[in-house]
Amino acid sequence: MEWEIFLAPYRQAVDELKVKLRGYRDLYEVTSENSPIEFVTGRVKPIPSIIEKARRKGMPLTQLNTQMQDLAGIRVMCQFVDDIRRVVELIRSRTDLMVVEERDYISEKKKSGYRSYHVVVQYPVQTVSGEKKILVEIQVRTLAMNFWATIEHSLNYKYNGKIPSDVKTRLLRAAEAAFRLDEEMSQIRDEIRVAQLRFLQKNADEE
Ligand code: 0O2
Ligand code: 0O2
Repeated sequence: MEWEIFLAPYRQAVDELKVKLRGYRDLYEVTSENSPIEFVTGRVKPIPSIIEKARRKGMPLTQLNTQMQDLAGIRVMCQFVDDIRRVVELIRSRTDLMVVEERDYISEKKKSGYRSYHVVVQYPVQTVSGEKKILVEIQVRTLAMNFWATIEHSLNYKYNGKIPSDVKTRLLRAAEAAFRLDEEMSQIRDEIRVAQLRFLQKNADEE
C-alpha cells in the first residue's frame, strides 16, 4: 500500500481541525466568556501503530478507512469536567462535519481507569481527486485526565502492553485521585463564582 498517498487526506484533516478547534479560543476571548478549550493537539497514527492495531483487531488493511476510526486523532484538553460537555456541544453543532459515534468513558471509565469523551466524526477533505469523507476521532478530556492518560500510555509502551498488576492497581488509584482533583477544582471554581456574585450584588446594593 502507498501509505503516504493513503494517509495524505488524514494529515489534511488533522491540520484543518486543529486550526478550526483552536480558533474557538480566540472567539471566546472576544466574548470575554471562559473558553472551554485549553489546548488542542492532533496526530496521524504512525504507520507501525496502524499495522499493529490492524493485526491485533483482525482488520484487513484494505478496510482501514471504514474500520480504524483513529487514523486521524484530535485531542481537546479542558480545564474542567463541565467544559467537556460544552466542547461536545460545539462539535455537534458544527456544519462542516458529522458525528457518527460517541463513547463516554467519563460516566463509565475503562477498566484501566482511563477517562475521556470520544467523538468520532466524518469530515470531508478536498483532495486533488475530489472530496473524501474520512473518519476522525476527537478525544475530549480534562488536563488531569490527560496527565493520567499520557503517563499510563508511556508506561504501557515501556512494559510492552503488560503492566505488572501492582502497577495497574496504583494506576487505578491515581486515576481516581485525578478524578477527585477534577471534582475539587470544579467546586473551588463554583465557590469563587458564588462569592464573586455576592460581592457584585453587595456593591450594587450599596450604590
Ligand atoms: P507521542 O509519541 O505521543 O509523544 P503544532 O500544530 O505544530 O502545534 P504538532 O507538532 O503537529 O503541533 O503536534 P500537536 O498538535 O501538539 O500534537 C502532537 C501530539 O499530540 C502527539 O505527540 C500525541 O501525543 C498527541 N495526540 C494528539 N491527539 C492524539 C490522538 O488522538 N491520539 C494519540 N495517540 N495521540 C494524540 P507525538 O509527539 O506525535 O507523539
Ligand atoms: P494511540 O494512538 O497509541 O493512542 P481499543 O484500541 O480497542 O482500546 P477502540 O475501540 O478502537 O479502542 O476505541 P477507543 O477505546 O474509543 O479509543 C482508543 C483510543 O483511546 C486509544 O488509541 C487511546 O488513545 C485512548 N485510550 C483508550 N483506552 C485507553 C487507556 O486505557 N489508556 C490510555 N492511555 N489511552 C486509552 P490507541 O489505539 O491505543 O492508540
